[in-house]
Formats: sequence, structure tokens, C-alpha cells
Amino acid sequence: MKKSYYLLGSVLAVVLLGTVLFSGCTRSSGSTGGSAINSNSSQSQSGSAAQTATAQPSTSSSAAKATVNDGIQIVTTTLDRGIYDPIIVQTGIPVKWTITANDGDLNSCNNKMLIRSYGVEQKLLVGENVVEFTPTKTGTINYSCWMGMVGSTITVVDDINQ
Ligand SMILES: [Cu+2]
Repeated sequence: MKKSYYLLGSVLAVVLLGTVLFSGCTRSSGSTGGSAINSNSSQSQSGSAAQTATAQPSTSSSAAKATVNDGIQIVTTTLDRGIYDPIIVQTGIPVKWTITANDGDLNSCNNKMLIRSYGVEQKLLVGENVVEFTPTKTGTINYSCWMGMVGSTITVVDDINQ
């Protein structure tokens, strides 16, 4: 008798865990779903998050392009729940990529991104997160969340101004 309770308990735990992880990774799973994750109603706003207020419409097809300035290239994106933005950078110039994460758009899925080709493991927090690496050859690099479920691309070109 006791044994079956243990079994039931562990089955429930697995199902619950799976649900939490999976719902974090799906694109727009009905907004009422994630009550387990966001039990925060009174968190202070991080100051700089408001600067980039709705600058870009969410056209996931158009990649954010870097701007070269004083030997570095700057690119800026805003994190969404289930989408990572594609970016375009130039080879041979250090990239300074600022990812703005707003409170509520971070979850257990997208809160850490990996650019495996460049050994980047970036924890994402509310506010501005700066990712730095220097692309060394042209082509397309994949990057993803730590689970490999949400993914996108970094296109490396010869000349960003072309
Ligand atoms: Cu994920």
C-alpha cells in the first residue's frame, strides 16, 4: 500500500517538472499556463529596461544588424519568451551584443543561452545582458537556450555595410 503512494508521488513529480520545463519553451502557450513560475507580483523594475520601449515590431524574420563603432560592433536585441532573435555581425571585429530582458519574459528555458562555436554560456537576467565574442569566419552560427529547444542564428558576413 505504502509503496504505491511513493510511486504515485514520483510520477506526479516527473509530470509536474516536465510541464514546467516544457511550458517555458513553447512559443505562446496560453497566457494563463505559467502560474507556477511567476509568483512575483511586487518586484522592483530594473532601471535601464525602459529605454528600449517597443522600438522594434516583432518581425522575427528580420535580423538585428550590428553597427561598427570604434573597433567594436554593437548589436541590440530584446528577449521574448519563446524566441531568440537572429543577428548579423561582421567577421574579425569584437561583438558587443546587448540583450535586454524584461521582467516576465525570462523563464527556466530561455534564461541561459549558449553559443557553442565560441564557447559562450550567457546567463540572462532582467535588465541588460552583454554578450561578447569575436567572430573569426563568415557563415552561420547556431545558438540556443541551454536545453537546445529555443534556437536562432548569428550570421557572420565579410562586410556589414554591404
Ligand atoms: Cu530551453
